[in-house]
Amino acid sequence: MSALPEDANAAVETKKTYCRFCHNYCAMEVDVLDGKPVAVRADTSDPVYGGYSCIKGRQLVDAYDHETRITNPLKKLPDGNWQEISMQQAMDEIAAKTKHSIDNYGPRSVASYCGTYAFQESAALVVSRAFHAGIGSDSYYTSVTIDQPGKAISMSRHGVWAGGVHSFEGADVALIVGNNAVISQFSPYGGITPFSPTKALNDAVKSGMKIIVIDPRRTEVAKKAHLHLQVRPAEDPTLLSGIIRVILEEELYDKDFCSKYVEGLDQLKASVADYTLDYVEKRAGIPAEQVLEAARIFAGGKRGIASGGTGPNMSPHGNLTEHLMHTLNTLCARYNMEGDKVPNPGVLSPAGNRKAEVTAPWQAYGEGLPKSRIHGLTQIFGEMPTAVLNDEIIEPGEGQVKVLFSIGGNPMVAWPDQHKTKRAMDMLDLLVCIDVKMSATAKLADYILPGKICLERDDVPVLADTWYNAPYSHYAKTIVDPNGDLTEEWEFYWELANRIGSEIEVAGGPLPMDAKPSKFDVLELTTAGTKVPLSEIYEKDGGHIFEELEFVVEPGESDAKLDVSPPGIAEEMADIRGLELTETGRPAKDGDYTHLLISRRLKHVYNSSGQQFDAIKKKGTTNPAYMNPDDLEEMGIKSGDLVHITGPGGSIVGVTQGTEEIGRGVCAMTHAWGDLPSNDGSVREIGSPTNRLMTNHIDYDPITGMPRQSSIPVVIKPVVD
Ligand SMILES: Nc1nc2c(c(=O)[nH]1)N[C@H]1C(S)=C(S)[C@@H](COP(=O)(O)OP(=O)(O)OC[C@H]3O[C@@H](n4cnc5c(=O)[nH]c(N)nc54)[C@H](O)[C@@H]3O)O[C@H]1N2
Ligand SMILES: Nc1nc2c(c(=O)[nH]1)N[C@H]1C(S)=C(S)[C@@H](COP(=O)(O)OP(=O)(O)OC[C@H]3O[C@@H](n4cnc5c(=O)[nH]c(N)nc54)[C@H](O)[C@@H]3O)O[C@H]1N2
Ligand code: SF4
Ligand SMILES: [Mo]
Repeated sequence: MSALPEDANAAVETKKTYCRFCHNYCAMEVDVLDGKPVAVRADTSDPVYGGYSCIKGRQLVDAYDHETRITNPLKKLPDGNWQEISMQQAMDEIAAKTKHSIDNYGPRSVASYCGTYAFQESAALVVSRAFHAGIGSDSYYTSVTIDQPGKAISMSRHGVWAGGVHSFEGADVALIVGNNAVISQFSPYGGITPFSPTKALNDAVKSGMKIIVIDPRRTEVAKKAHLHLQVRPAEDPTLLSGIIRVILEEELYDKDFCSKYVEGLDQLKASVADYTLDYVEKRAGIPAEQVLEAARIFAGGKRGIASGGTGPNMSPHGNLTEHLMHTLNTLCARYNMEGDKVPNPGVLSPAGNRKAEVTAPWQAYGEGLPKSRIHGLTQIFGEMPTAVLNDEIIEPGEGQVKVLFSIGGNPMVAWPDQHKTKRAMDMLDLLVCIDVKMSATAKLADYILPGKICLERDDVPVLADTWYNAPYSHYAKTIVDPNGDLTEEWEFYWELANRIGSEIEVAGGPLPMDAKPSKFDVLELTTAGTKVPLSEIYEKDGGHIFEELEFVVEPGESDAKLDVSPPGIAEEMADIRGLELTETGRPAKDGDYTHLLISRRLKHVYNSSGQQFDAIKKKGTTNPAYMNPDDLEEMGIKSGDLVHITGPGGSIVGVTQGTEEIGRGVCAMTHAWGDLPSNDGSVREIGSPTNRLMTNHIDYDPITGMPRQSSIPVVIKPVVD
């Protein structure tokens, strides 16, 4: 507060909100003076977050008027320069071009890609999806299909237990596969409670919980685990099959539950039979006694589940890995049973089935659904696969994408295959980016529309609604004035629909089109069916636990079963087991490589966001290539030296950092750094984009089209000047 004028304190108002720099939504207090934020800190009174914040969230004041912030719409002129125009003019021009594309090439020529920040604006996803339905375009994409699509895919194949899985609190075991919640503050259902993850982890260890981590890296979570299985990258299917084999063979599974609610057990037994201890040791690099210990500890517990993160989902066979985790939970019946209390039924989610019964598998992709023109893929859980959106732009013919709205995303550093993505962006008739800075993708746009940052808009935590361990919610009101001629993501679609004469129909009915609705009104329509009326959440000052919502699992009545061996799984497991291995136990088909490059996250940035702030720059200005010190020594280089990293899709330069956390032959690097291929050469200042290493037409997943975004076979050589 020292930077304020002397009499300013009297005029400063402290307002409650929650941070939306990342998906963790920490409750915050912001000091506001003359409509501008002047200080931000964690809200210590919040009942869930209890005063947690991180370095990223503490940059929100800087974010408001940072020199890199775009505050007026920018239009690219024919000579490549940018012209500032008004939002009204930008929307008029964009709408005319969109209408032209629909009229001339059909609705499918218009695509949306909703990236990370579309998930933080709580009406964006619902409204953008409804806009696409309104114009009849299936070209709807989000970052989920290049993130952990295996989660939804495996649920649809396996079925789900309507009563829900055990939560982390109160569990006595946890099996965590390639998920590092202490850094990412992301954990799927049943994983480490992410809201204050270090505390949750410490409390769990203190309570005697046995945590097993499967990760090629000795992560922050692994360091506190009871057992760390330092798996060879991409070998989770092998290791999990080996663990399941032990559980079945030693009859450690819940036979009562399985006989009542599970099908496919005999086939599963046959599928895992060849994943013997010797085989797993040779291929996944995990000694037999550790496999046995993991199986016995996991099955020996009473509560606690297996869950995973991006690492295994981005490595080959991610859908299978997710399936095997579900299978472990099912075999050990890690589900809430009749009479169990559900800690959080969801506040904003409509009342769903909470019975002690199985919701049968359903179709989420494949035959009968809208088809992609690439690799025979189809829509997956209502979205087209982002991994091949660059091909959909490049490939001529009916359905070719010509207009792209990139909503809070950064395809140039996030989509697999950077070179192809660049070609695709250059071919578009119209590229519109909603962003706050000149990102690698925004540089290629025809229009950049400045988005509002979280303090400038109303939101509710739709995304995290069912992640809390209590029925918690928070209506964040707009607390500062907009710093420019800005748009919200939902508003962009409303303005567009309004101009081209289409409808936006959401759960609560159509959005009014005669006059622009308020954000509150939009949220009431998009979240229609909430368990607590939105107005009640709005009236609370800050976050609140709605105690009255707690309830218990009801008796079940359905005779549906969870399928541990749905179509395709046995074949996939046999294919993997059938691969020829080299002497060192790695699949021979991967050819010669020196390292497998795995993905990891960094605490101080959020994908490609945050790199511009001074406080964050002090933590590092590059995405280091973490390698084992012995690998560096063998190359005759030391930490801080540069290496060429070459993968199937291209080459980047990395700044090495030696660490004992990973074994030899592995390199860990964070994605979404660096810039366009034309701006290489300043790796120490801006990092390097790992998405250039992969190409999306080899070694891709048959359902999602995702190539290897982790465990990428690369050749690493020192840069010799
Ligand atoms: N190799 C490899 N590839 C990966 C991954 C990996 O681990 N390895 N991870 C994948 C995953 S999990 C994901 S989610 C994707 C991420 O994919 P994207 O979402 O496409 O990438 P981000 O870098 O998160 O892009 C966020 C953009 O939003 C902008 N932004 C920041 N703040 C705001 C705001 O307040 N409003 C708006 N409108 N924009 C804002 C940023 O400047 C940035 O340009 O990448 C995927 N790609
Ligand atoms: N601070 C910060 N937080 C973030 C983000 C960020 O950029 N910064 N990104 C956000 C996003 S978009 C997402 S989706 C979530 C992701 O959240 P997480 O999934 O927790 O992401 P990571 O921290 O990268 O953890 C992935 C782990 O997988 C391991 N791994 C890599 N390959 C393999 C493999 O083949 N097998 C196994 N078993 N493990 C493997 C890596 O070593 C790493 O420890 O985080 C979100 N949170
Ligand atoms: S973890 Fe950090 S960036 Fe994420 S919501 Fe909390 S304060 Fe914001
Ligand atoms: Mo993600």
